Amino acid sequence: MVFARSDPFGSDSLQTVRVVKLLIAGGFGVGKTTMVSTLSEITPLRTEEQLTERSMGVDDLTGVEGKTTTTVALDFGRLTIGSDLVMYLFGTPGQDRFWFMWDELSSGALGAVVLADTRRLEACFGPVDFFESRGIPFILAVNCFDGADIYYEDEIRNALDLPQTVPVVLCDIRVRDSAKQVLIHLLEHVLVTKNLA
Ligand SMILES: Nc1nc2c(ncn2[C@@H]2O[C@H](COP(=O)(O)OP(=O)(O)OP(=O)(O)O)[C@@H](O)[C@H]2O)c(=O)[nH]1
Ligand SMILES: [Mg+2]
Repeated sequence: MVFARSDPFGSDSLQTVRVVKLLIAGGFGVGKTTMVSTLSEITPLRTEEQLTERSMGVDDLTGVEGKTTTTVALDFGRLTIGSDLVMYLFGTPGQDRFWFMWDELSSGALGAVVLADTRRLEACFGPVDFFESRGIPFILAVNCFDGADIYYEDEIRNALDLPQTVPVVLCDIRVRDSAKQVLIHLLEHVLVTKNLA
């Protein structure tokens, strides 16, 4: 998406602003909402609801036992890079029963981050299949939770049967610079995938 806006410094020339839509996706409780919040320069839109007792035994809370809410529709945040690139960040819901929204959410997306928690790596299979089957470029970002075992990139790639072309990065999405690096890796990957690099 490209918008033109007036030069704020008074010149009559129009400035071109590129707006790109990126998805922060992944399984239940991997840190998607946290990542959008960490990155967003505006107060992020969240659609959180309380986890009910009915969720117990359905959603795997391993490692995030203190989690009390879950995203039921989407997260939205905005990040401006330089004067001419604005990223709209859409976080997906993680629970299986909300996956029907992913198609709509991914419409027009330039690329996606699949967030992973190594304690529940199997939660990545669905998201990886989703983006592979739709031809949407994605990277795998391992959110290194405190106390979780650390694995080498190749171990994670093998466990998920990811092709070499899909970047795997380690991050702590609570830290802004780390979360930003993830987006930079994604943008680089999109450029390479679309032969624009
Ligand atoms: N220790 C630690 N806790 C984290 C990290 N990221 C998120 N959390 C916590 O883990 C829980 C899950 O974070 P969320 O951001 O809600 O995860 P989500 O992927 O949006 O979850 P759903 O929308 O329910 O799928 C929350 O309690 C966070 O405070 C992290 O990197 N390290
Ligand atoms: Mg969430």
